[in-house]
Amino acid sequence: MKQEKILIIGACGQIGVELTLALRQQYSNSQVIASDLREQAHPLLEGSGPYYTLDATDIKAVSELVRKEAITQIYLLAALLSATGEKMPMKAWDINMNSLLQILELGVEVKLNKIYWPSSIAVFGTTTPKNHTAQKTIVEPTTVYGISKYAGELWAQYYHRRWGLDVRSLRYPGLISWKSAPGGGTTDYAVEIYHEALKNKQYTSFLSEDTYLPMMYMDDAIRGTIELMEAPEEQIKSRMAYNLSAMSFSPKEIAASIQQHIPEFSIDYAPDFRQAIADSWPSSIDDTDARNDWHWKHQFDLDKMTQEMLKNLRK
Ligand code: VAH
Repeated sequence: MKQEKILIIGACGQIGVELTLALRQQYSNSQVIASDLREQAHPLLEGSGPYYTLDATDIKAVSELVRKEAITQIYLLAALLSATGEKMPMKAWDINMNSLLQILELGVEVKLNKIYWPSSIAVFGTTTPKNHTAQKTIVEPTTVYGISKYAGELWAQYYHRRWGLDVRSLRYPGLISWKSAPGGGTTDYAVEIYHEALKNKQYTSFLSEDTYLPMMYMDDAIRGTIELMEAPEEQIKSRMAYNLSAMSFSPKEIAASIQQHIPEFSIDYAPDFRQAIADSWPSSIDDTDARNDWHWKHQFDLDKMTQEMLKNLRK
């Protein structure tokens, strides 16, 4: 069996950094090639493995690299997230969509073994039932980011059905991590709050106190991604992205969790344009299909995550 060679596009992003490091544990450093737009020293551990500067939308450069390195799998993580996407809709559509379409085509052309492409609970909109949102339900995204993610899911399903391309995807909730900074997300308050709690013992939340959103600690998301990608093909019953869930909480609740460690921590609320985005998303997600099909199980709840975040950010 030909040795797997994995190309991660968008390796310097919030998910990319951790997925690169995790896959280099799973395989070997030389089998996992990281790439991103950034030139200089990237947040990846120096010398942890091969790195290229690469623009996800430059299919000529992507195709040359895939052929040169005999790539067998691509993880396409490059994207503009929900809040940034609303500031530059056409750029978000171009980056999120055209990169995927070109790489799906390339995947058929060079017969890639697998492609991973992240979706999001942002595919759901105001018409979707908000609680325990099902895998199959009303899906009418209201942000450019959500529109691009749902369109991408449909294209991935099409390339699997038409050409057998093994594309797999997850609808991530808000992801919380300490190794790498998030960028441009509506759920990013849940990362900022830990930094501010340690630095200033105070945080002003851009979402109102009772804004419940589906969330997940990055270690769970990374493990879930690799478990999905390593699952035998016959277990993958959905070629739309799988709902994936761990917990839901509000700014008020995460503040209370932090106050168990930093009693003097205080929070106040100044909702901005991101409130409307958050209000369009589900409060909780039903991920029964992921649990039944490929045995997904989350491990971190809010208090366990808070413990991990504060412990690691204090280092
Ligand atoms: C965002 N972190 O806020 C992303 C995520 C569900 C939210 O897709 O845009």
